[in-house]
Amino acid sequence: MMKTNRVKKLLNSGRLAVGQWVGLCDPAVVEIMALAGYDFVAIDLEHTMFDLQTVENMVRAAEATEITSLVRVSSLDPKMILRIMECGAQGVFLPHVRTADEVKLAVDAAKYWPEGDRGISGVTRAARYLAPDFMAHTRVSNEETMIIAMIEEAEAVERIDEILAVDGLDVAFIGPADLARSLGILGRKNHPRMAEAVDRVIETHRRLEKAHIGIACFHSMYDPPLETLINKGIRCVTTSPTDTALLLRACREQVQMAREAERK
Ligand code: 3PY
Ligand code: MG
Repeated sequence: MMKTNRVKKLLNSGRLAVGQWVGLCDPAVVEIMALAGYDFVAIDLEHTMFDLQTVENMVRAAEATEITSLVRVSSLDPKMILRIMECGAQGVFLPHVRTADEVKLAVDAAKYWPEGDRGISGVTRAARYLAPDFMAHTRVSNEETMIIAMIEEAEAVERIDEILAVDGLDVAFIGPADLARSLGILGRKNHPRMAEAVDRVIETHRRLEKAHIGIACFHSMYDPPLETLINKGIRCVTTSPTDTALLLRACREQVQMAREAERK
């Protein structure tokens, strides 16, 4: 059976879920993120060269720890979403959502009947290759998996009412980089139009009291103090920069320390 989804548990108790985008294609990275204390990894298929077998092995690594495995798909194709769910991932990030219908299609792809219309196989990895009680598997899977719609298109901000109202959506998650592009303010950090769009998402969330809201925080495009965002209702964040950039930054520091010692 699928393990408890730590992110859902935190969100349901009003706590903050903290995750990290992962672009390094190696299960060890998931183990490292778990040891660092993250609640979830967001394995990124949108901007990387992951093959699906590696994704599956990273999901395995997550299952051996307390961390929750979420995968950002590279397209909203229901067939792609199904394959990610079949490897046992505990949820999907949907990039570049524009409409509520796109979210509904993703819910249908990821959730078993009656919440959705997920294709049936009792012999997938998610079903532990031969679910002894398939109906119990469908119930637990619906309970422990989640759908996160990225709000990173101006159109999605315009339609945030209908998106936040979709049954089965767990989190509307703001992507400041793409949102800056879509708003025409790329490269202009903490622009008022960004703050306005974020506030609109927050206010709609408050009014509807349905899905949770999240954001990529400490971001190079938008970085108000995290406590301000938390006080406004944000409950799900990914920290920036990503694993790749963190590694590069730490390695540069090591090289610099060695070069400074050489100069002394
Ligand atoms: C974005 O900001 O566009 C993202 O996808 C997440 O950082
Ligand atoms: Mg993006």
